[in-house]
Amino acid sequence: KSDKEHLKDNDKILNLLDRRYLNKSDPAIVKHQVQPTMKAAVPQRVEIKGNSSSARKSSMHLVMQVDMTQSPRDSDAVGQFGLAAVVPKDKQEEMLRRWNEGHFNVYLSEQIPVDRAIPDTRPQTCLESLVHDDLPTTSVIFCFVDEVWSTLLRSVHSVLNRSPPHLLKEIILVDDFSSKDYLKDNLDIYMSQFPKVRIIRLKERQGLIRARLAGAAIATGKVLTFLDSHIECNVGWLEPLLERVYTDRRKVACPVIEVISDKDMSYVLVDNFQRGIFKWPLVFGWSTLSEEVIKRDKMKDSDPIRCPVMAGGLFSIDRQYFYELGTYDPGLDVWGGENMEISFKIWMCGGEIEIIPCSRVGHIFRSENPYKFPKNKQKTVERNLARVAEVWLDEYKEQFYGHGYHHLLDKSIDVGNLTDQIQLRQKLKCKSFRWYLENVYPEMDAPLVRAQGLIFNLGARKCLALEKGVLSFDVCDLSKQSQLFNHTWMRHLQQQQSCIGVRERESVVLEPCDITKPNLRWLHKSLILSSDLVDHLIVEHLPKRTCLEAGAQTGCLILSVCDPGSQFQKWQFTHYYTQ
Ligand code: UD2
Ligand code: MN
Repeated sequence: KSDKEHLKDNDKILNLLDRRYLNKSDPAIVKHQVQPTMKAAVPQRVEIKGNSSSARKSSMHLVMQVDMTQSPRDSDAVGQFGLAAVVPKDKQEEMLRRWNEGHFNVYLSEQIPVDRAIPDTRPQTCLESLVHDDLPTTSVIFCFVDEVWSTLLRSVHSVLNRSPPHLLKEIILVDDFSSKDYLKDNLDIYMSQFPKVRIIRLKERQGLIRARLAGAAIATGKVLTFLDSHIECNVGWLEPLLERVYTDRRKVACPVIEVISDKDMSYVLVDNFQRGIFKWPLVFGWSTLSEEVIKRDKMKDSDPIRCPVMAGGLFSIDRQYFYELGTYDPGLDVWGGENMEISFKIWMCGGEIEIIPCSRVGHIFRSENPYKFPKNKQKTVERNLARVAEVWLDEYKEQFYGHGYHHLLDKSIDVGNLTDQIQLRQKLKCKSFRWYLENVYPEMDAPLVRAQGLIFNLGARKCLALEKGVLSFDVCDLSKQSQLFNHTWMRHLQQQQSCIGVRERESVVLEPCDITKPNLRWLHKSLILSSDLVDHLIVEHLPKRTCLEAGAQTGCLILSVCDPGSQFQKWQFTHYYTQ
């Protein structure tokens, strides 16, 4: 196939790529692939150490390898140089049959050399980056459960081949109770040729969080580097990460995560200036830095990028600092949420998270987890996130629950004991979540309430008032405290500690606010589908649509069957923070 045809195919594949991690409005993947002719990064290190002329920097060296013209072991091999591999027609069936072993193209992965070359995707400006000669050593920790043989090997080889030996203390493989036989004796035998590789096996399934902790516990390097078990480290990936940790031990450094296509195993580079962010309810995503920020800070494409949250899988952290921070919350199960937890903890307790563009690692993003969850996946992740919200979000936890996790409160799910985590936060004297939002992630829109002010009734043409524990209507007056209410993220109609609620399906009552009580929640929206005007106040927990109404005669509040035509059921706050 000509290069042009290759690129065309690649476009098609990119459209199919799993975009789970990507924010729809700002897709993170670039539309092109590395040209097949581009110089490839070969496994052997050919480091050109250039001592800088200035005395102050004399203990540093350039990390960019300039000689990339060498050919790898087998330059004709399938997938060599990170190119898209093609499944022959007569192997299609086998390919499909084996897909579910890893939820990616397992067949192709097996055809590709375990030490293939991939394109060196570092920005040109990395040519000027220097790193210290006396960088700390690192222990690389891979934890895995039932990982595909070929990808696990390729991950390990990429670390062995592309890390300076004196900086790589060891590679720790933590087997999280895999069921596959090849991950037992065969793995031991294979890895025994590499003295730096250590394998530990957990006696029962712990999940990636506790598996990482088991790896960290036996690590001896000064820095811990966590990686997923289906990655390929690119040339010069390690030094820039260690350099950041070395300059400040409270910096946690993440490589740029590039994409190894799950369809054709090609290595695809991603756009520059991407950072990790979250949206409610604590959903991870990528977002590109705005042009203004890039201009304002005169950023080069090799400059570290501050990240409100990390993706989770790939990062270097000073080992001692990891323990000072109290590691991960060991109460988090299996998968999910731990990236939020460690990110909030790092920022709020004095550290920083950065993406280092001169460090690049490819990762196979899969559309499904290829392993089983001991309990239901959704429930596991929800529970993990609820633990994070309870410990770290302060008053903002209502936003988390309010954006779709009400049900967690209703069923009062067991998030487990949080005492240790809360005490840790106090002990470390961590800052508030409000501080985090203002200083680390100011672009995040996080109003504390949905709507605020007077609640005007269109039929009665008066405002709701709460005086001496009694609800009534009054001539609207913004200066009267008794007329000011909030519509909160928990959908409370709230004034100080009092909330308007419903008792026994028919009467409107005042109760102390309590986020676990469904009878205090009011949806505020129009009943006419085509319009998004905010008007009705609908009792959330009743099966029959019931609305709050200003009693036309009585002048007090009643509940009625919702009626789109009734003006007495239409309510307007003075100010809305969200639709
Ligand atoms: C992303 C992260 C992943 C983790 C996860 C949220 C990247 C590239 N990946 O999901 O590291 O932060 O978000 O929790 O940022 N594993 C175990 N035991 C388990 C489950 C998983 O050892 O019970 C291993 C698994 O084999 C893999 C690693 O943990 O090596 C991460 O799991 P994943 O690849 O399924 O997660 P991913 O990339 O979807
Ligand atoms: Mn992964």
